[in-house]
Amino acid sequence: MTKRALITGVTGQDGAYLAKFLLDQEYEVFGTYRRSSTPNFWRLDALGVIDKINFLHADLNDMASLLEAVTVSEPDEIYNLGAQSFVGASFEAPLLTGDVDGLGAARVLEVVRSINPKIRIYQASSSEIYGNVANVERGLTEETPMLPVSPYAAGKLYAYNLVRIYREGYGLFAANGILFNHESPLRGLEFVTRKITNAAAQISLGLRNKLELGNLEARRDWGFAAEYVQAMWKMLQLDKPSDYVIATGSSYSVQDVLVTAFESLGIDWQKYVTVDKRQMRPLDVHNLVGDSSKAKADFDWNPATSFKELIESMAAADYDRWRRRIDGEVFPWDAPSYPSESVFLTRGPQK
Ligand code: NAP
Ligand code: G4F
Repeated sequence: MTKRALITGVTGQDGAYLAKFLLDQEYEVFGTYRRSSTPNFWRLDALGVIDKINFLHADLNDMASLLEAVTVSEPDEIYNLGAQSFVGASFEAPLLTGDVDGLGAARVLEVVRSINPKIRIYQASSSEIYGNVANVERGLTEETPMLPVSPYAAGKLYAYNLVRIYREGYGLFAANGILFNHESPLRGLEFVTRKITNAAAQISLGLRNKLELGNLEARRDWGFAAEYVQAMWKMLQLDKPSDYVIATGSSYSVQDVLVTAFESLGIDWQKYVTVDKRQMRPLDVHNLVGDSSKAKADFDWNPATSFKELIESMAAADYDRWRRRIDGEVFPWDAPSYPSESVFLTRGPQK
C-alpha cells in the first residue's frame, strides 16, 4: 500500500529535498505551507515536484491547523521540519522561536498522541543543542551532554526532550535527528555558506564588490542536504525509534568556506571581505564536529560529498544562476511560481 508522509516546512531546503526523495520512493506526500504575501514554492519548483505535493495550510503556532492537517492527510509518517531555523534571528525573536521550534514540536506530538499514536514522527533536532562543549574534536555523539547557547538551540532542546519523553512515556515512535549543518544550492541566502557562494558569484561577474561577514573563525561540520534527508527517512524505517547524530566527522571554518568558494571562481576573497560586528551573535558556537557511528551501524548511513565538492557545487550553481540571469533568463525565484489550485487541500464550504 502507498505510504503517506506529512512534512511540516516543505517549502524549506530540507522539506524540498525530502519531498523529492519520498516521491521517488512512491510515497503520497503532504506538505504544510504558511500563507505569505509572496509565494515561496521556488525550491519545490526547482526540483520539479511543485505539483506532486498535496498542500495543507498550517502553522506550528496554530494547534487547530495542525489537527486539521493530520486529520486530512492521515499520514503514516510525519517529518517535523518547520522551524524559525536561523540562529542569528533567534536572538532578535526569542519568544517566537521558542513557540515555533519548541512548542511547535509539542503540538505535533500532542496531535499524534491524541489522533493516532501509530504515526511515526521525525523531529528535526540540531547540533546547535550541544553549544560549546569540551573535546569537540573527538566527535559529538548521542551521549554528549547538551548546553545550548542560543534561543534557537534552547527551543530545539525542549523539543528534543519532549520527543524522548513521548517515546518513553506514551510509546510513540518518535526519533530525533541531531543533524549537523547541511547545505546545498537551495540553502537560504542568510546562512553563511550560501551568503558566501552567492556573493562570490556576483563579485566574479562584476555585480558587486564587497561582502560583510561576522565570525570567520567559527567552525562547522558541513554536509550535503540531499544526503541528510535520506537519514531522516531511514530513522523512521527501523524497528525501534532512537536518536541519531548525522554529520560528516570533519569541521571547517567560515574562512575555509571563503577560500574554497572564491578560489573556485578564480577570485581573491581578501580584496572584498570585511568583518562587520553586526553579523556577530551575543553568543556563538565555536566548533562542531559530529560522530555518526550509531547511524552507520543501525542503518548504514554515510555522507558521500566532501566539503570542497559541496562548496564548489554551491558556488558553481550561484555563478550559473547569475550568468543566466544576466542573459535574460527568468527563474522561479525571480517570477515566483504557484502550484496548480488542484493540489491545495482546503475545508471548502460547510456541508
Ligand atoms: P529552512 O530552509 O529555514 O526551512 C524552514 C521551514 O520551516 C520553511 O518551510 C518555513 O516556511 C517553515 N516554517 C517557519 N516557521 C514556521 C511556522 N511557524 N509554522 C510552520 N512552518 C514554519 O530550514 P532547513 O534548513 O530546511 O531546516 C529544516 C529543519 O531542520 C529546521 O527545523 C531546522 O531548524 C533543522 N535543522 C537544519 C539544519 C541545517 O543545517 N539545514 C541542521 C540541523 C537542524 P516558510 O518557507 O514559509 O518560511
Ligand atoms: O550559517 P549559519 O547561520 O548556521 P548556524 O548558526 O550554524 O545554524 C545552522 O546550522 C544549525 C545546525 O548546527 C541548524 F540547526 C540551524 O537551523 C542552521 O541551519 O552560521 C554558521 C557560522 C556561525 O558561527 C556564524 O556566527 O557562521 C558564522 N558567521 C560568520 N559570519 C555567519 C556570518 N553566519 C551568518 N549567517 N552570516 C554571516 O555573515
